[in-house]
Amino acid sequence: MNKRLLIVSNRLPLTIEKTGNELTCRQSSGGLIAAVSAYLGNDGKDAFTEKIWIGAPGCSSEDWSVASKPHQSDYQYKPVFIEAEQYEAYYNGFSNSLLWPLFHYFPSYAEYQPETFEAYMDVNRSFAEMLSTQIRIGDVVWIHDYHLLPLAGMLRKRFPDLTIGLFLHIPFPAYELFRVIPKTWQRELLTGMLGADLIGFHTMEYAAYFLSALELELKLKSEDSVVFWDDRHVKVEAFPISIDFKNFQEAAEQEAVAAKRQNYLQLKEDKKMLFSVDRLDYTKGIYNRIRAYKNFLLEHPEYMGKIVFTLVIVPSRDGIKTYTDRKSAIDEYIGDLNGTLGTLDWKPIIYQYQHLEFEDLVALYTVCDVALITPMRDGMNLVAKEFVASRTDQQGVLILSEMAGAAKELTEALLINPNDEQGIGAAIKTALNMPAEEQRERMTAMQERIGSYDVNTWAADFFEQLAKVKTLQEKYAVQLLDTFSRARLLNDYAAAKQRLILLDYDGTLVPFASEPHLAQPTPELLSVLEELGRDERNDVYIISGRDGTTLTKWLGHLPVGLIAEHGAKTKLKNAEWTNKTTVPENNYLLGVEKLMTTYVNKCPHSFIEHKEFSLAWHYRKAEPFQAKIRADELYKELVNYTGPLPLDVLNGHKVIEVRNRMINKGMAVLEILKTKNYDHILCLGDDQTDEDMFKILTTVKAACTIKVGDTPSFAHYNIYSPYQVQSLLQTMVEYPEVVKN
Ligand code: GDG
Repeated sequence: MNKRLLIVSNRLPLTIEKTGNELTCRQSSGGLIAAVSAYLGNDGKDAFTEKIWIGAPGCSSEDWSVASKPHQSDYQYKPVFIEAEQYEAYYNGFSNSLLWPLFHYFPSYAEYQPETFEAYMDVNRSFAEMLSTQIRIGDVVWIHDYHLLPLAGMLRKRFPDLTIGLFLHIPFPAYELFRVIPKTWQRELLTGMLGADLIGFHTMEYAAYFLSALELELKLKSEDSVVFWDDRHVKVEAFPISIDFKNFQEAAEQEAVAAKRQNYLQLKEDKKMLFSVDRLDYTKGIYNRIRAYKNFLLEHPEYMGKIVFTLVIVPSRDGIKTYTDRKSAIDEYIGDLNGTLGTLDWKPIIYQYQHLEFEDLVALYTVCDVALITPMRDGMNLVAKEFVASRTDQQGVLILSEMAGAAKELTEALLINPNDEQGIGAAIKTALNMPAEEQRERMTAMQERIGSYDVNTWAADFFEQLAKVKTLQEKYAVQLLDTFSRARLLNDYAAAKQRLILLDYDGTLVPFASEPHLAQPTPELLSVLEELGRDERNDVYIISGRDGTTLTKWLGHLPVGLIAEHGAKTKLKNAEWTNKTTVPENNYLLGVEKLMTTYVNKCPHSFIEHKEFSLAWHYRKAEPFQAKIRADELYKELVNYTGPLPLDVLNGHKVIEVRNRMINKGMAVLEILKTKNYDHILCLGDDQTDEDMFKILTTVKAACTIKVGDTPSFAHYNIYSPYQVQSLLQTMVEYPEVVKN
């Protein structure tokens, strides 16, 4: 099958440089490019028939047309040309002077300039324009990183069925940080991201922070890391990015690398070597690293002359002041350190400020004794993984910041806090004295872990999950109960001997009324329910969110079972009400009540409704402006409070309800299914709470589920209105007689 992959990232994976009239072109370095191109050169070769990489080329269209691009058989390049001034505001401005610092917990570096936000949105629109000319039916679009957060949403508007995956290469911050972004921008970012079908992060932590931003900002609740937005399911998941493990293992053994290694060994002599390589960035903790190294030397003068730190920094984002400032500070510090502690024949730090060839990189990974990787924050950090993969000798020690995503996997590294210079010094000492056997044990454990989840597994995992979301979305689509399906349903019902009929009340059996107490059953409805209930082969249940008293008053005389408060109370046919016994003693609700009471005091005319298994704070009678603010506050507090507890917070129309998570209509249906072996099950409902029943019944062969209304659902079918429900029930009552005749 012809399956195309469109990879979209801010920049194409190459750098075109102009010296005088000459144009040179090389593959760029950086984590995103390293990972994605490694995949495309490996398993990605056969997974897709065509691969197109779309991004800004970093040069004008004139230069692009004459520059000779590096030979590349794995994918094609499609440049997006952006006018220089706009690109500057989008890239150095919004992306790297707001999103980057904020998402890496440097809020004081963040700049909030409306014109850069405008440019950010405009550039994303240009990407959407360009993609629209490329996209064909069946394409998979894979968007990368923080520069393009709104793009998925823009594409979704034009291509409702398109398969879109989004992967964020940097951390997603805790809500307290994210919320400092102006509200309208926050919404554009979040809703834009939700245009994707699958949103991937490096760690569970980042995914959880994103879900909490959705919940607190957009009131979107997730279930099993899936949210429902704009009539689609969107999955949020962690995929720890990795490296081409095999390539690094093989490279370590290559002749070209061995020759370079020999050179470095000669330079190193009998000294111990620390090594690090990073892009120039304040998040990478380079400054802290060299200060910690200096302190280490001062505290352990016995290492003077016996150790060398090879520090490679790759130029990056030199158009931003925080970066150029940082570079000057580092240059100055290294100069001072080498000048004051070094001697004529020993430099404590060997410093290079330029890109390394791949062979040099691997040679240095394999020649050093210690890799010192100390970011203040890092989405993942591939350098740590590459160092581990390259050590085919199973020697060498990794010192790694616990603030890097990689620390979650590389637990056998010496983990340090990058702000703790003493701690870094102590780790250097431990590393330099670590016995060979311990180095081997730690290295082997880390190699096994990243060897089995390499960049191919990472990408395959991502595409597998993406396909799964698409299947879920297809299942959850509108499918009207047509004449043929209706006839089959009636035949199955007529033939069955043990039938279960589950009926929601409001919106399903009766239309919504202006006031809840006006939605009483009509005589026709009562009569059809009576007839259904009287048939010995039928177990009929009305299963509702209403309280037991109302249900008893309206339906208590019928030969049917009643389930109230979403499953908290049950009244079997001709029996009394019983409460659900598996519900844990609800002390948790006391804390909820306390919180709600403070809001009753703060918000005049709001009040608490005590149901038997839930509490609801109503604010429909309060002054609207104030009530809205209080409701937002209370909702956030309740979400925080109930986070670890078995409680759900529901944000309804002018009401916030907290109820026990163990209680929902799905659980109630499970209980009923345990009692008998039904050969026909019919379930009808109209709202979100009924989806719990539909979901449970998707795995039950004898079940037919029907959603009332024309919105997507887990139910097998949709029908339009309660009138059609009544007509269906009426035909069922009459149908067996027709068969008998
Ligand atoms: C972002 C996130 C996340 C670096 N210098 C040279 C060179 N490199 C290569 C390394 C490695 C890559 O660049 C750097 O990757 P990192 O992961 O360490 O860092 P970022 O560039 O900040 O990447 C990061 C990553 O995206 C992936 O999602 O892990 O957290 O910030 O592959 O080898 N390669 C060569 N010469 C160099 O001088 N040949």
